[in-house]
Amino acid sequence: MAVTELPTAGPDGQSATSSTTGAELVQLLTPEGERVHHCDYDIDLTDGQYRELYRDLVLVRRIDIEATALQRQGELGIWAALLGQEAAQVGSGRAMREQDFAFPTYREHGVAWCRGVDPLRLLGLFRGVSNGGWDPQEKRFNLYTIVIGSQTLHATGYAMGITKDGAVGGEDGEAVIAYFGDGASSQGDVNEAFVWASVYNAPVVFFCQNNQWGISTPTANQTRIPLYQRARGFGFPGVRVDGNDVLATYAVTRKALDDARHGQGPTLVEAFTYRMGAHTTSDDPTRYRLASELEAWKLKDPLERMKSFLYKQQLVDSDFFGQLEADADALAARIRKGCLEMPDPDPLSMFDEVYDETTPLLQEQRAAQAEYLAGFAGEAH
Ligand SMILES: Cc1ncc(C[n+]2csc(CCOP(=O)(O)OP(=O)(O)O)c2C)c(N)n1
Ligand SMILES: [Mg+2]
Repeated sequence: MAVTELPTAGPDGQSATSSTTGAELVQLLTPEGERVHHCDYDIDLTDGQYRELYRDLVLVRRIDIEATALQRQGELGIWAALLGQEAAQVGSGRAMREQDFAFPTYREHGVAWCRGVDPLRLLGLFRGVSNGGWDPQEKRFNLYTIVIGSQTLHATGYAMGITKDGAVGGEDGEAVIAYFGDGASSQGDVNEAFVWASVYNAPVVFFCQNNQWGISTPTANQTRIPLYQRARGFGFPGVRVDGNDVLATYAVTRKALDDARHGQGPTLVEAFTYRMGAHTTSDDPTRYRLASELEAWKLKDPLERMKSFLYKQQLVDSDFFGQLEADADALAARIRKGCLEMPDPDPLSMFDEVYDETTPLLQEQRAAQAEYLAGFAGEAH
C-alpha cells in the first residue's frame, strides 16, 4: 500500500481508523491542571511529592535546554532533545523502585535524572569524550542505545535472567523497564522481545513514548491501530496513558512495574506525547511537519499543567518557584562549566575497552590509527 493511503493522525493523534476513544487514554490531570480520577489508576501523593515531581520536570527541561545550547555553540557533537516528553520520563522514572533496572534509548535524560545519573555523564557521551558514560549497575540504568529497539531484547533477556535468579515475586521483587519509541515499534527486535517476554512471563514493562514521529516518519506510517493495542496480540496487557501528565504516567508505570515484580509478566505502556523539538540537533522538523501541530501541543505542555495543579491546590507559594528557578540556574551553570572542562581523551583509548582482552585485529587497527595520527605530528590543530 502506498504511504499516502495510510490513515492520518487526527488532532488528538488517534488514527482515523482507530476504534479507540479518548476514554481509553488514562489521565489524572487535564491540560488545564484539573485533577481527574480514574477507577483503575489513582494515586494519593503527599504535597511534598507533588512538588518534587514538578521540580524534576523543571530541572530536566533545564538540562535539556542547556545541552541544546551547548550543542549549538559547538560544545557537543549532537543532542537528542526531550522537550515535551518530560512528564513521560519523570513519571515513569519516579515510578521505578530502587531495585528496578531501566534500559533506555538515547533520549531518556529525564529517566537518567530520576535514577541519579549525573547529567554531565550524558553530556560526555554527546561530546564524544566518553565511550559509554556510566556504570549501568551503579544506578541500575543501562547505557544509551542508538540501535533502534535493540534494548527491548536486552531488557527482556535481563528480565528472564532475574526470574531465573529468583529475584521476582513479592514486594521486594525486581522489575525491568525498556524504553523505546513509536518508530521502534516497527522493528523486528521489538516484536521479538514482545514474544519472548510474553511466553516467558518476563518481568518487563515496555514503555513506548509515542512522540508521534520517528525522525520525519509519522506514527500513521508505523501502525493502523493505537500502539498499545498491539500488546493483546502478543498475549499481555497494553495501556495508553497521557504522556504529558506526570501523575498518570507515574500511576500507570507504577502498577505495571508492580505487576511485573509480583510475577504477573509484561505490560506495554504507550505514553501518548509529542516531541516538541527536533529529532536531534541535526534535524529540521519545519521541513516535514506543520507549525499548527506544534502549537496545538504547546497547549498541553507537561510543565504548565503541573504548575496549574500546584497553584489550584495551593501547594506552593512564590518562594517555591523562586527557589526552583535559582536551583535550575545553578544546575545549568554547573553542567555548562563541567562540560567545557571535560578533558579530551587520548584518541587511541577507544581501542582499550572494546573487549575485556585485546585481540590481534584490534591491535592491528590500533597500530594503524597510531601511525595515522603520527602523520599530524607538529601540525597546529
Ligand atoms: C536499527 C536502526 N535503524 C535506523 C536507525 C536510525 N534512526 C535513528 S533514530 C530513528 C527514529 C526513531 O524513532 P522513534 O523510535 O520513534 O524514537 P524517537 O527518536 O522519536 O524518540 C532512526 C530511524 C537506527 N539508529 N537504528
Ligand atoms: Mg518517535
